[in-house]
Order: sequence, then structure tokens, then C-alpha cells
Amino acid sequence: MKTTITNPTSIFINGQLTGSKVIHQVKSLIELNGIFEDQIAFQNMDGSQPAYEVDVWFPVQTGTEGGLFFGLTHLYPGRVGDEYFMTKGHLHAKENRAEYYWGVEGEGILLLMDKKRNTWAEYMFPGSLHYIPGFIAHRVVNTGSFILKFGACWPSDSGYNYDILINEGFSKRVKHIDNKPLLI
Ligand code: S6P
Ligand code: ZN
Repeated sequence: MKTTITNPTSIFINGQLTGSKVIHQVKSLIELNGIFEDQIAFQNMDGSQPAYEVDVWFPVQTGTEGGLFFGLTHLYPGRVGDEYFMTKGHLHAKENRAEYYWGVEGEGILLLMDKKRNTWAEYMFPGSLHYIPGFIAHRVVNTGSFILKFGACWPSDSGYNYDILINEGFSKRVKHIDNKPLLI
């Protein structure tokens, strides 16, 4: 019988996720080409700047049925025209796979859209908890002046479908109007 007590392989503290199986990914603004409405404002920005960074703990291989992944996204503050920096947004490739998001630091809005293109939104803040059911596209918008960090936990076989949003995107946008975020 095993009697040794080991340290955990990953640690999630003080807004950081670290561990031997944690992968760090950076999404630069240029990779978000097409998701913002104001194309001219977008072209006038420095596309090499990071829009968000994601740390993901992959305890099992991608595609494994029954496993879970754990991520921490660091979404930078900023605007393209009157639209806030946001994640690209996706549906899961295995569409029925659900996910949890939760707010860690900063403030923002989670956009959710069903297959009939009905879009709704929830405020994100430290401690907010969001259940994203299967078949629902999800995107996060940083409406604050500081970095927005949120955690995520999703099935290791859910995969990503970004293509479905390429042409039409979400049916609503979050814009900075009269000094506050509006869903329109
Ligand atoms: C994965 C989970 C998150 C996002 C991350 C970046 O299911 O929802 O880890 O991948 O927030 O967003 P996106 O839309 O670029 O994948
Ligand atoms: Zn997801």
C-alpha cells in the first residue's frame, strides 16, 4: 500500500496557475481579426499586443473521455473602437459538453448564445460562478480598467468550434456607451 503523501502537481493561488503540466498560451490582438465591429479602429491598433493569455492544466490527453481540464484566462483591458477586449468565443466541438467559469480578478461580462442565436449575459466579478450548459457559445468581455482573470473547468473531450462564429459572431455586442457597458 502506498503511504507517501505527495505535493499536488499544480497550484492555483494568488491569481496564478502553475504546475508541470500547465501550458501557457498567448492570443495576440491580430488573432482576433474579424471579431470586432470597427475594422478601421482594429487596423490602427498594434496587432502584436497580447489580448489574453491562458494557462491550462492538461492532466490527461486532449480528447480523453471522462477527463477534465482546468484553465485560467488573463484578459487584458482595452477597447477597439467602442468595443471592449474579449475572447474569441467558441462552442465546443462536442456540442453537448458543459463548462464552469468563475471570476477570479477584475470585472467583465460573460456572453452566452444558444443555437437559435439568442444571446444573454452575466456579470463576472471575483467569486462569480457561471455554469455554461452544452450547446451554448461562450465569450468573455473585459469591461474594467484592469486585467480580468477567470477560471474554467471543462471536459477533456469537448474540443473547440471557432468556425461557427466566424461569419456571424454573437447576435449581441457589449459596447462602451455613456461611460458604461451596454449589451446591444
Ligand atoms: C475552454 C475555455 C477557456 C477558453 C479561453 C480562451 O473551453 O472556455 O479556457 O478557451 O478562455 O477563449 P477562446 O474563446 O479563445 O477559446
Ligand atoms: Zn469552452
